[in-house]
Amino acid sequence: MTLRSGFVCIIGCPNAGKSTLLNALVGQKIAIISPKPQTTRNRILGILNVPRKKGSSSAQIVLIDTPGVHKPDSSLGRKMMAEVREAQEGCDLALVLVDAAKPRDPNTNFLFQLIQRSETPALLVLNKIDLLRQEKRKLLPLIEEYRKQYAFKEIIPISARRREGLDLLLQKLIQNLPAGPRYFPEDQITDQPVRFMVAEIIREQVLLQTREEVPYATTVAIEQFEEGPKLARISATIYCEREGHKRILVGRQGQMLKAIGTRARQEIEKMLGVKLYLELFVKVHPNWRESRQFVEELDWRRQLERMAEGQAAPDDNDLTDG
Ligand SMILES: Nc1nc2c(ncn2[C@@H]2O[C@H](COP(=O)(O)OP(=O)(O)O)[C@@H](O)[C@H]2O)c(=O)[nH]1
Ligand SMILES: [Mg+2]
Repeated sequence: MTLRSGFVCIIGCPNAGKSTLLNALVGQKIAIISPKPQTTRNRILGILNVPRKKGSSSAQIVLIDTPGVHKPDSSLGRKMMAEVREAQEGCDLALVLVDAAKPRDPNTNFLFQLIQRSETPALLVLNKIDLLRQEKRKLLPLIEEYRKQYAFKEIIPISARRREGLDLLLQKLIQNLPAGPRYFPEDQITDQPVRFMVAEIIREQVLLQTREEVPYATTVAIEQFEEGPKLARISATIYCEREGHKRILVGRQGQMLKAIGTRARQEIEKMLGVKLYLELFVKVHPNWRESRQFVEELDWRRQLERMAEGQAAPDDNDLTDG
């Protein structure tokens, strides 16, 4: 039987569980997750190879996780929304994810505008049904409401966290993909450079361990990355926007930075499979979220492009502080 394949973007409001679903479908952690909205800032590819089962074809599904749809109010926010639109472009299918336990997200209208504007067929996925417990009957009116707003190809209730409903979702996904080529080698699960995944793991710990404004005002840049057969040496800078943020990130007698470093190191060691020597710095970059240039420099796809350009024209190499 033929291979079915295609690009599938996962879009939805902040915190709907998009990254949790990506990880659950791929079966490995490739996107960071936190209870805070706007955890994901870039589009993230997760590649899923499904072997042939009785009565269905084998498939390669290229999932694209995206930042939550919201009205942006900073350069960072605008960049995040540009990532959503770029993910939507050229997709064969959209998975529209909503939180079934919290359907009244104020960004829902904006989300539906995005879907209606695009020509991509869409499946609706109602996530977090584990939270409904005895109130599963609430699902039906919800489904009716969404059906009125858009002609979804399928509507599928799931729990990404508990991995419920994923088999059906996968089956529907494959049914709605065209016959096509294998876009990526079978052993590749993401397109993210390891360096970027490391920065994300550190940022995840900041998100999990700090509060209020700090998680949103933080970004991570890798300064040094050396991977040997037994030991990796990585140093990274956590950028924040104010002295007050820095004080919180460092913590009393360095306790916070130590806690972030310890947890991040454990996670990174698991990913790399070697011992890690991790060094973290905290720097203030006032209002970096408002700086279009700084936000662009953080984008690893842009960094790679610029490196390629730099190779072509050696004197145009200004990537040193990226
Ligand atoms: N109860 C429950 N929580 C979930 C489920 N899926 C995701 N979450 C939680 O929702 C929060 C946001 O998840 P995340 O994947 O980062 O959402 P994203 O912003 O859409 O990528 C995290 O705390 C997840 O653990 C689910 O199926 N059930
Ligand atoms: Mg996410």
